[in-house]
Amino acid sequence: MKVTVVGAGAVGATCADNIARKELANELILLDIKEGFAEGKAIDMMQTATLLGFDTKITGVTADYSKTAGSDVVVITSGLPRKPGMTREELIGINAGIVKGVAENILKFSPEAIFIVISNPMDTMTYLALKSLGLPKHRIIGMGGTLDSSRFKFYLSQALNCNPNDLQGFVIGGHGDTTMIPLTRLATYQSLPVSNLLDKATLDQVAADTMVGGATLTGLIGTSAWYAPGAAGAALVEAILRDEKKLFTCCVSLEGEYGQQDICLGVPVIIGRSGWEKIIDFKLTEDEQAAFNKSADAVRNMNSVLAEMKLV
Ligand code: PYR
Repeated sequence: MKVTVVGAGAVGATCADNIARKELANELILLDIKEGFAEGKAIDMMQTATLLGFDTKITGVTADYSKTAGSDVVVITSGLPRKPGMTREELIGINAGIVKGVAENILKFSPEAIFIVISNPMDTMTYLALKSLGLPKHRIIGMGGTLDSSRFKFYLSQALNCNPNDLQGFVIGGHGDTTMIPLTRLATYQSLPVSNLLDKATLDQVAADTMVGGATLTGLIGTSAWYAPGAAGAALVEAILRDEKKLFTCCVSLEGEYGQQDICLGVPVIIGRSGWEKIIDFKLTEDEQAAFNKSADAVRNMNSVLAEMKLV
């Protein structure tokens, strides 16, 4: 198995580190445009191999896409991260051109690859990859909901004072501070609805904290978070390469599902060896569907910038 991670910044490097530690691939390419940057990080990670006991061979390359040839899965993290006070949406002008160029270069050498998009604004970058690569929709997966659902379970575990691994919880919709929808109604502690254990005000606070989870970290750290985004990317690589058929929320192309089309948005999907394999219908309430539609409107508005930039 061969995996490429494009972008050796904090998110890309953390994703690569997780992939290596879990031995998801024999060969892992870390690519960056900054001279020597990916090489340095790859060597640093390889120098942990005997300490951590993994066999994955990590190679860092500077903008040489031929080295990525034959990748099974490619994770795109390229582009600028957020600064404090900045929304993910403000990155579109800079990151759209970068992501399109990266995706097209990768496709030349890995025509069978499954693409995982992490770059922000993630919903629009996933749509851009879908439109510019012309690949079957199942091979284009945006990571956002996987990360947001993990943050949701973290905040729920804080409120319940419980082990986050005993929780189920999903965030659908866009990967934006105002567009994501933590589905508190469907969240469970083992099989018990969390609404049996937490009052409405607490659940509303958990949802609100989840929605600004990324912004909170950007404010604390001074740049975008990377441990959870990198781990979320690696969890999807794992589900694909191990054909896990696990349920995640991911940003995928909708063709009428959840009442939307011509958009990539976060919905529950099964992830396996062929990418996202099927969308699961959570049967939203009227209010949840209205929130989903509102989220779609905001993302569609953002996607329109791609046409203005003549990228789609
Ligand atoms: C986040 O931390 O939410 C990102 O989008 C990287």
